[in-house]
Amino acid sequence: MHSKRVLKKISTPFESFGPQGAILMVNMVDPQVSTMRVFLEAVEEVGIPVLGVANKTDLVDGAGRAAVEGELGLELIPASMSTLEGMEEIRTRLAETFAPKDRIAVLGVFNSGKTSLIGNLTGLDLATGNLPGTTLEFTAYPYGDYVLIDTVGQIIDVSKPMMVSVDLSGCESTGERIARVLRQDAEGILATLEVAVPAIETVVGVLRECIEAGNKIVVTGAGASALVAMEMAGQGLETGVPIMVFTNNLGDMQPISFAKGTGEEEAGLSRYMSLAINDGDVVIGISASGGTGFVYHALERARARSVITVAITENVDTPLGDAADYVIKSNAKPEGPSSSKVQAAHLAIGHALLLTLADERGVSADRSIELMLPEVVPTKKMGIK
Ligand SMILES: Nc1nc2c(ncn2[C@@H]2O[C@H](COP(=O)(O)OP(=O)(O)OP(=O)(O)O)[C@@H](O)[C@H]2O)c(=O)[nH]1
Ligand SMILES: [Mg+2]
Repeated sequence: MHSKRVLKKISTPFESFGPQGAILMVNMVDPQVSTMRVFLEAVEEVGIPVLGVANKTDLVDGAGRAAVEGELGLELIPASMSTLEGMEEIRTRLAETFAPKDRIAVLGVFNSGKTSLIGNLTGLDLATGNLPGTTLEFTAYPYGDYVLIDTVGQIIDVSKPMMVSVDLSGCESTGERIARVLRQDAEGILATLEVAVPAIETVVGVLRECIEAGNKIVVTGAGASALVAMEMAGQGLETGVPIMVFTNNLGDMQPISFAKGTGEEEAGLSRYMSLAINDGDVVIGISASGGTGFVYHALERARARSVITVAITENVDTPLGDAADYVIKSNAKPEGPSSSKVQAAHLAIGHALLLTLADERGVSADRSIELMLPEVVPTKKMGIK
């Protein structure tokens, strides 16, 4: 499990595959413009021609394309790898843009449809899927006179290893590095502020109704998102919100792990969580990638009942986004293979949700101090078990 997770996060500079051209796949369901810009900068640095594709047009109306084109400074061919719209134009423009024998890297974030495009062009039956990271290694496929290179959906910077979330190149002192990390975390939160307020506002209303009806909130996440979930539950309890948290952290302290171990792919964890969830509750799933197994599975199980589901994620076109009635999208990318800006943004979203809720429910200073103070019950004094 862990080795797979690490593998998913390793990206190879695409320069090492000697590309002479690039196709940039933009997922119009979630264009992630700031990340696409990093791909474009990397391509420009190598100085190779690039062809832009606006994919998944079957799922969105076309109005957003011009805005994305403007932001990227790149024309995008409207296309759908499902309905095959735009395939003819892609074939034609590909032949016009690239020279025969060129090696063309197909770039884009995960789930943008890179492998689907290569499958459509070559007629090969390739593995695709909406779990982030279906393609885990660079693979070359012949297509007529060209070679298409399928890539992993991570930022690939041609000049830097970028093995941490924040690019620290160019920093000359420890102080500069520290300042850059702090600034980038703050920028991730500010960029989230620009897009997420309406969704957070809606969810505050949903949570308030849920609590006023006598129901509760259940929050879940894995790894770093588990810490965000814990913090949300902590803030909730300090402000009188009925809230529970389930994570795979400290998994060996949860009964399910005694028998089966814990991992992101552990459906036993989502089943166990379901026992604590009643109709009318709200389940909040947190996952930066949107692809954490037990987290999206818990929401899928909840949604099959009368339970309201909320996702906090950077990536909405994912199993977690699909399983949620309400999605709060952070906007903290671009990041390197590791993530920290997204987690900082998710923490801020959690605070925004719970503190707004507390204020609007009129939690007084006295009441919150009461909730924070330890409550002691008398316990036995004799030393006999
Ligand atoms: N509706 C719709 N679904 C699409 C389209 N293109 C791809 N998909 C689906 O989106 C998911 C992701 O497609 P992939 O081709 O695996 O995407 P990828 O960019 O290779 O993803 P990774 O390998 O994870 O980086 C799959 O479930 C595809 O079937 C499209 O145009 N419309
Ligand atoms: Mg792929």
